[in-house]
Amino acid sequence: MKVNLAAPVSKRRQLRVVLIKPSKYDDEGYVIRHFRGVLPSNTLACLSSLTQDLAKRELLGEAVEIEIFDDTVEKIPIKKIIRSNRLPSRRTVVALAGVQSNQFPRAADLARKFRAGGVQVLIGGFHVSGMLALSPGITREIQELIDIGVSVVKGEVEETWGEILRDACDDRLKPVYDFLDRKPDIYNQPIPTIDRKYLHRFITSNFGTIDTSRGCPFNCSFCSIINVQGREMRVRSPELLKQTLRENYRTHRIHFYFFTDDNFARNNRWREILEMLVKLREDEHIPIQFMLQVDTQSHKIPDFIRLAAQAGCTQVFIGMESINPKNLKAAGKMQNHVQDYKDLIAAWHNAKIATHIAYIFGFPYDTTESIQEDVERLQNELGVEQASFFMLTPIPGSRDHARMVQAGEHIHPDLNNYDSFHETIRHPNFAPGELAASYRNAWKSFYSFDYMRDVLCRSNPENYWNIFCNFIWYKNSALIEGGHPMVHGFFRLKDRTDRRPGFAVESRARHFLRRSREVRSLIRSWLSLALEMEELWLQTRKRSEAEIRLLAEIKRLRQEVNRNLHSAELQLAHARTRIQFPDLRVPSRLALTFRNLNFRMAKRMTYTRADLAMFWHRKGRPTMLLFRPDKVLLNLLKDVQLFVLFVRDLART
Ligand code: B12
Ligand code: SF4
Repeated sequence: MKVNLAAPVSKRRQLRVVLIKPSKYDDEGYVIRHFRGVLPSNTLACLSSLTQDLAKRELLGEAVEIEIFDDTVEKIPIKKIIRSNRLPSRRTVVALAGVQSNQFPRAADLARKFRAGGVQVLIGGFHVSGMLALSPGITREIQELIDIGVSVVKGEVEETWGEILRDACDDRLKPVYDFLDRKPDIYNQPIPTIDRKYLHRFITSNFGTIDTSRGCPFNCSFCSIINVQGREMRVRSPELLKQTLRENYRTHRIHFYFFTDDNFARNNRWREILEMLVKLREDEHIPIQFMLQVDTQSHKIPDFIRLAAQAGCTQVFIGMESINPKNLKAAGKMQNHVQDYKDLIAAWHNAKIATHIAYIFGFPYDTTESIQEDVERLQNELGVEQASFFMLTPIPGSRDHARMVQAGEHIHPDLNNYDSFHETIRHPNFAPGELAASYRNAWKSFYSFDYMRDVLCRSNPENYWNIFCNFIWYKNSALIEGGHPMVHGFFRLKDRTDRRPGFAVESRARHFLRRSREVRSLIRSWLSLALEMEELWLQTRKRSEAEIRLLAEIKRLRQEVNRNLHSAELQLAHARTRIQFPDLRVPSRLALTFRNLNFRMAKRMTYTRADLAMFWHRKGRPTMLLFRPDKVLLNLLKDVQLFVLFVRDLART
């Protein structure tokens, strides 16, 4: 069926399209929302560009208003949206966008509230599309929404969004729109672009997301992408991409991208896109940098890595999933060959691109011991800079899910837990809770201080701060917040009144007590993370030429001291060093330690704050502090000075 976009819409009404990306609930029923997020939603960007394009071409009547809300970083003004629908001259339609399975319960609760207020509601994304793709009929949780008048959209809507919105304008939305077999050609479709105001809700506002292609030719059993977006690749026009990237840079200074394609290496226009990026960098001086998702055979594509590096790729996210060939076979991941992994990682490293691997625990041959061994092998044999760990989850729309449902195997009944950091299956090698415990240990051991230090010491200096900031983000999400970096941002917010049905809304006083406790513990954890990261910086930061020479000089002098040099001679050497390195901006603490000829201290202060940590540990008892107020003050000053230097360096990134 071809849609006639030129058909007139109801002239009487203004259309207000409210695009909402739902979040999910935590284990206590609070919405997971952060003061600042990390990754803006590409689905919101995509649907917002499509709507703007229709509005620009006046295919939705004269006045179309578009609003976007992201539940993960802001409160949804439900009442205000409902009120806006009350004007007879206006039609409001709420589109719950990109709803994943773990977000479905939250999306359904939002839908119920909007429907109770008389607003038309649409829901789309991977849960409904995946679930309906492989289930024999409409499943219960989706039928419940249809029963209250929510319209379900299955599949991609690049060619059909106008048709749906016109139905909304005319109050004749259908219960189900099924576009799964009509995969749109995205070549000339508007490129996702995001609202500047929305970007300010994220840690960095010069960050963009674009899917330059859709689909994947492979056939992994745990994956739902192939059953929704298909195994044939569809790509966006390199020329349109170029115009958008240029425009984004000129108007909003956006120059860092996450190309969200599941597998950019199989985008059959990769060469044109990368060459276009090289031109933007070299001819137009737009300093684009980006990260990509690729497969484990990507290093075998001639020219691919070289061009990616030239085009500004700083990090690749690789679907490694397991280093046990038996697990890979069980998951149908036949394209992954463990014997190639070393070459794969080395090839990206040689191009100075950091590697970040996706790794799944819970495959049939995993055990508590094997998980620990895998982490060690990732560190010692492969030396990947970063790893994202997931627990195997039967995602609706995947073959695994369909098979388990058909076989009547146990899968967790609460979709809210399908976020890859909750156990959703029973595994014969793990008692309940054991898989989750091994998963948490894997995060802890991979992001250990020693490993992070090794990574930063050997990283490409241009990537140093990217990796460093990612470490902060990952440690905060996985180890402090107890969630997943791909779900968590910075500083958790909890709306007292917006709690999952089934959880009681607490009194103000009780909630205040809970939050005070939580914030106190958060501040403590952040302080300890900040000190850990400061130490990491001290031990790994890239030093200037002058500083390196000075340190060599210190080392040489220390050897001289050991040979009993006279202090006058040492002072002379010190003076010589200062004359030799006039541009040296290393902290005055070095000069101070020099003056005191305390070389041991000098070395430590440059590389570590271990002395300070030891001092505070020893002087932790209040009575001791009273005896040495001068030392306490001096060390406090030193600590503050170091911390300021650290934060200043970090803020420059
Ligand atoms: C990039 C990506 C991420 C990025 C998100 C970046 C961003 N914020 O955009 C990161 C790495 C953070 C991420 C994290 C996670 N992800 Co993810 N992610 C993807 C990926 C690869 C691409 C998303 C994308 O840009 N798609 C392009 C957009 C335009 O497509 P779309 O969302 O489907 O929207 C189209 C249609 O569905 C439709 N549509 C969508 N919504 C609506 C609504 C209405 C009303 C209408 C009419 C139409 C409509 O219109 C759009 C245009 O055609 C997808 C797979 C994929 N190919 O989509 C997985 C995917 C969405 N992720 C998935 C999962 C499981 C997760 C995590 C839970 C995993 C984890 N623990 O890390 C987290 C959850 C984080 C979160 N809060 O969202 C699953 C979801 C499966 C499911 N059924 O739940 C997917 C499908 C991958 C898979 N394994 O199968 N993800
Ligand atoms: S390679 Fe990735 S995107 Fe492709 S089928 Fe496997 S898991 Fe899905």
